Amino acid sequence: MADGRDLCLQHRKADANLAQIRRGVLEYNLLIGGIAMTYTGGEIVVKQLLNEGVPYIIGIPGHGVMGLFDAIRKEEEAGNIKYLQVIHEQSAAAIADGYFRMTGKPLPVFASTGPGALNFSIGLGTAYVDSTAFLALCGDTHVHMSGTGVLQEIERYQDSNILRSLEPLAKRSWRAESISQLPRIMRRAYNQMTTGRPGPCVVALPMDVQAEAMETTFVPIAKQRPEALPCADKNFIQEAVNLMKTAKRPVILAGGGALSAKAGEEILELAQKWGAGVVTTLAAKGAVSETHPQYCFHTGSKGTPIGLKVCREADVVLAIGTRFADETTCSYRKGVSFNFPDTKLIHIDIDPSEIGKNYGADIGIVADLKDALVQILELDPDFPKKPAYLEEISTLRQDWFSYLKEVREQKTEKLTISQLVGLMNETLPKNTVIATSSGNTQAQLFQEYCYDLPYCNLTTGGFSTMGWAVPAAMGAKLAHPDRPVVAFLGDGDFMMTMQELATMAKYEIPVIVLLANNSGWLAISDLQTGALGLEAVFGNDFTKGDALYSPDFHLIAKSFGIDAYNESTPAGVKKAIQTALSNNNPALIHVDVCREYPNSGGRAFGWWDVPIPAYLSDKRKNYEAQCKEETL
Ligand SMILES: Cc1ncc(C[n+]2csc(CCOP(=O)(O)OP(=O)(O)O)c2C)c(N)n1
Ligand SMILES: [Mg+2]
Repeated sequence: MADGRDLCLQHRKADANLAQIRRGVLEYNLLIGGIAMTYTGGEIVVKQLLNEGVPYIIGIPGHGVMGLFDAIRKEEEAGNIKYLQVIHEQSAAAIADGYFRMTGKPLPVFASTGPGALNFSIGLGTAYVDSTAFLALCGDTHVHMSGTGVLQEIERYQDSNILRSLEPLAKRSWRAESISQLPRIMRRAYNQMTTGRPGPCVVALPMDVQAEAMETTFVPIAKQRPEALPCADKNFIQEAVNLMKTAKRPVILAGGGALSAKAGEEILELAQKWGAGVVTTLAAKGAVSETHPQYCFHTGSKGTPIGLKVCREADVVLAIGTRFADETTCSYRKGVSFNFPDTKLIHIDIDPSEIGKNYGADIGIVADLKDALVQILELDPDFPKKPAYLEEISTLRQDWFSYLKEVREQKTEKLTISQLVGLMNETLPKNTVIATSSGNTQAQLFQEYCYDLPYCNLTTGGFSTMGWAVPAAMGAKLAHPDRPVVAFLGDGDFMMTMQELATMAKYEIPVIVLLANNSGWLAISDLQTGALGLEAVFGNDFTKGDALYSPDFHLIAKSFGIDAYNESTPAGVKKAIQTALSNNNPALIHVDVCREYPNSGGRAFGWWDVPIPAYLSDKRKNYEAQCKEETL
């Protein structure tokens, strides 16, 4: 079995192959002179994956994918691809998702028919909402047996149609009714995933189609993929610049699209020229260096006072690659996050459906984000200088750091998540990738961590999927074996996919799991307290009888065969992080954290539309008044 180092080599080899295939240098065995050869459906799928240069295929076999799995076996034995076993299909999807976020390359994952395929649903939903990609290959009932009710077929409402249940969760999906469709389906799937707005794709593979054979040739990917990106219309760019010139308090709002376009450098260059504050959404944290003096952190319900203020008081917002989701906009309540339409909005996105969806745009531009930014920069506009505004941003940044210092110096019985975030910020090397999924750890890392380098943050900004951080961190580590990778998460989150410690151990993937254990789903009980009142707190503590319940996480890590640390002091946590980094083994650092509200979580400086039950009449009245200010 390959260890972490082998995996790294495998990855480099596949990358080199891909580069050579693109340059047409490598006569890859499956491309030789375009000669037709006979392949089974399973082989066609795997050969096409090799054509795409994928280093790994991840999944769990079953009777529904015997043909595909055997083709994987042959290519693994030939040293062309590495198969990774996981313990749950959901984790295969999250590993691929983490890998895509770091590399922009969609990995294939596979599952058997029925339950195996349905286990992809959370991973697909996460990737689709967050605009990331992987290819889900699912076994399916034989074409000629559809409707008979073979093992794991759902046929009572409709003959085998696993796709239908996954369709709303994928950018595009196919069922190959015949082997002759397969080469084209595979090409189209990779085109869909790697062009425009990314999204995951699903291919359902009937069992007989995987096993049949036909003659085929493979097309080099350079010939099958549109390489040019959609350019922004020059007239619209000029109009945008004209409006930008009028701004006294400009803001660049970067969304998840800006992160995946890796547009950080262009954003900061433009911010400097324009004299703008830069704000990122939850999905975009890490799109730019957060130590830049014009960086204003975040707006939205879990935003920071500085991000909220500059967005609220902006006269022109240049929004790039954002959906204006409720978390970012404080549920569209006017004057909390934003002041549209009083504030002018220039909205650039690669997907036209996002423009004008939640806020009307004064100027809407459909384009590749980097191209649009480069075009603005190339015009080299002479923007008026804004020294007072930049001074104000500098003061607000200092205020924010002072607030964090105060919060972290608070004396509490147990360490708080804020303190853990502070300790991570002090201890982790600058190029560390940190993955979060949901709960207080996601919210507080978002709000309180300050990344020096861009492209270090991995989070399910749109779907906020518990159980995602551990496998996604593994995907990030496969993508960047040379960078430290930490999964920072709560106990509830961890227990959703903790079985993947087995995968970490087997393949020696040295991710550090930093577990903030508060014996419950405290993000939700904190929400109950904040929105409904202390007396409404219910059902989120993990208890057995009258006592709090928690498994022995230290023992769990040990039993899976990974390094384990149990820490309760700042010095202990720091030392454990340093030791885990230098040992470079898979490791779990368990920390019991403070459960007392409000120190259990972070502060919501913004607003979120959490409907209040009508019987809480006073709170409801206040809520309804606030709802009236929403501009939807
Ligand atoms: C799969 C999934 N189920 C439910 C939720 C709703 N949810 C959001 S945060 C949360 C609690 C998280 O608990 P934990 O991971 O222990 O973190 P904590 O907030 O306690 O620090 C829940 C249940 C979710 N985001 N994802
Ligand atoms: Mg918890």
